[in-house]
Amino acid sequence: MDTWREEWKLLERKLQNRGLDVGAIRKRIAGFRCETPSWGYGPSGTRFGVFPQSGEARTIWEKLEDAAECHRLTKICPTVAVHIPWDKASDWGKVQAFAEERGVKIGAVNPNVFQDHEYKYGSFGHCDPNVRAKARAHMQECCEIMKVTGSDLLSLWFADGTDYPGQADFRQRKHWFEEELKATYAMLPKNGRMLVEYKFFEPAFYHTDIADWGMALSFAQKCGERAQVLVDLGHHAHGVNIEHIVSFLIDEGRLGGFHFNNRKYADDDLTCGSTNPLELFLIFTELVAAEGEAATLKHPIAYMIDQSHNTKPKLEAMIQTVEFIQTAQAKALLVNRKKLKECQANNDVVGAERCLTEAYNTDVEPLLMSVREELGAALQPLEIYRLSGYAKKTAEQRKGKVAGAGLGVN
Ligand SMILES: [Mn+2]
Repeated sequence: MDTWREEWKLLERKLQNRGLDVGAIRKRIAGFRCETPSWGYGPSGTRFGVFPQSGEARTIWEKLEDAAECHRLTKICPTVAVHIPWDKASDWGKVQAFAEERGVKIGAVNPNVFQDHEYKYGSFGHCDPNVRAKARAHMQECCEIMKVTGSDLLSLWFADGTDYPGQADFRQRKHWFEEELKATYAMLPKNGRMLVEYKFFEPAFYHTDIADWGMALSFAQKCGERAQVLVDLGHHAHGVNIEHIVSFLIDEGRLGGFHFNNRKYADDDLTCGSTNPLELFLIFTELVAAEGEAATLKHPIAYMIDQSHNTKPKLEAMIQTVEFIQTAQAKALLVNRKKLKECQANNDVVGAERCLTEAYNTDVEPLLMSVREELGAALQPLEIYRLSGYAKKTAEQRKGKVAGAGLGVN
């Protein structure tokens, strides 16, 4: 018998002894899905330079191949976020068909209104109506891509802001933002959701138009039910209690989704769980609690990764991240909710915290392996990937190819 099966048997008994419903926990782990971003498979760098990796995906087609490999091994990453125009294609129907042939689908569509020269002083917050109109037209283009691909998520992040005091009128920019966000909302496909991301600084260093969750929430509330807030783990000041924000937004019915990553200093886009695994676990304890109460969640939460892998090999970094997120979710599911509620009701501060540490300190690997077996995933996705030869094979296939070559479209 494999060692892990024996370990799983022991763990299963241990969890049952803790009074946990193991069947329900397994079901929740098996049902969890996390979207990977096309840009996490492609070239990336710092503002000082981009260092190519051998075999990295350069076209939407190659990115989809890599995303499909991630899903094949993990079975929990069936959708891929795209970034327009980084992933611009002339025929999105063809892109979606290509993805589906490989077992994945197009997920969130991410517009880009920060790269073109016209956006130097902003997009929706720009004082020139022509620039705002250009940004609005781009949103329309992205909503069309949603319709063609069947995507139900428009994921919005704005680099808009100013660098110096007095540079612009905050309230005027807020009004323009409100106007353009409402116009974007009106262009969404039926049942499509609009996720509004916030970030407190960078690239702007004096003020950012949507700087925090409160501003994102306020804009979302003005647009309508299908406008929700997107929480990116790297977009807060140090020490901010993200799990509290998550919980607050869930209760307001406005937590739309996540961009998972990790940071040490600013918006580092490091792999999720690498520098602060406890924070990720504490966020998941709020999420799984809410998801466990049918009446609490008004819509599904979109779990998405937003990272750039500058030093780690792209696909390894992605699979490692997916494993880490899955581990955090599993650990959070092991929190004894009944016991926790009792401790909270009795102001047993140490007892309540122990409910969390007991779960956090449990090695969930045998549980995950058991669920992965059920899902038909690799028992240890990263290990299997490293042994598979996929990286070597793609490095060979993609050698010397330039971006845009291959299947003929971008
Ligand atoms: Mn993000």
